Amino acid sequence: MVSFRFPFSFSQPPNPTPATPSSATSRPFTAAVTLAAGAAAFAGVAAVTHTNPTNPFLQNALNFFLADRSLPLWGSLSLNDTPASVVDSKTGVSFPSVLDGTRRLLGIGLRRKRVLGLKNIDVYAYGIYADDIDVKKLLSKKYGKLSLSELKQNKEYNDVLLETDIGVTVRLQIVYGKLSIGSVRSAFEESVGTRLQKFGGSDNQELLQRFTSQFKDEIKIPRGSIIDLSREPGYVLRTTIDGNDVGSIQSKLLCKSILDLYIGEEPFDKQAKEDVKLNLASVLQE
Ligand code: DAO
Ligand code: DAO
Repeated sequence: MVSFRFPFSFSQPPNPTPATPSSATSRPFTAAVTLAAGAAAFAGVAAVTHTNPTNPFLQNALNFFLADRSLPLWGSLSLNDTPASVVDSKTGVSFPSVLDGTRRLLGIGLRRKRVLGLKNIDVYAYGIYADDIDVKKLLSKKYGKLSLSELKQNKEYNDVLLETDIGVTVRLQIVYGKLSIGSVRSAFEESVGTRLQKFGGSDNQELLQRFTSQFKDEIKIPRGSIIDLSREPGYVLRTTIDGNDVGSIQSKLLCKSILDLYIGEEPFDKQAKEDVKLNLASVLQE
């Protein structure tokens, strides 16, 4: 198995018997890497293109360590200097490094689902983005001075993206080819329903229904579909499918319940959450 030797990293050495097979431990790591400049323990990704062709040195440097599957700690790069996109080597899905101008990619994960108690299917790959400006404005003062090991032990920091009114987008890219709206709805009632109950108590049927009623029967979500779940300022959850708005709901509880799937206590992909924390710390130390 692979060991990390980053100068600093939240990532633990892979557990040989991961609780969920979805974690990035199954991704093809190849080597232990020590990068003085700092590189994120960003699982199974490689950059494909770069937005700054006028700077061949930077581009080469990026290609050098991105090709091996790492993403730079963003702290060393401005939004303009980040690679244009990042490919998840597990699914082959590509994620833009920046969405909507200021939302920066902080981690990539995989949602798997066990069907009939038998096999796991890969349902979608997802990218987690947070608004750079909000992050700096709302978190730098409090966390910018802390070292990575201090942040690692900081309980509040663990949930900071969940709890703070920062623009966050989770982009889902469907990889499973046979998703029906019915199965989406029932998976959703299970995963999000559990969270609504956890955070809000029992009486949340109405909220859940308000959300699922956005998913009309005629919507098709074939392989390759892109669903963006965005928390906008004021705790508005906005959903788009392939760029088309399907609805917005103002609810702190709903926002938290959705984001909890990805960056909460029991995320679909633990490594993705660790990467988010690490990359966020890097942004905060700019
Ligand atoms: O076809 O029997 C089957 C399995 C379907 C699994 C569906 C999982 C849905 C997960 C939610 C997807 C949200 C876009
Ligand atoms: O993976 O269990 C899960 C929950 C995923 C939440 C995704 C909800 C958005 C689904 C939009 C489908 C549109 C028909």
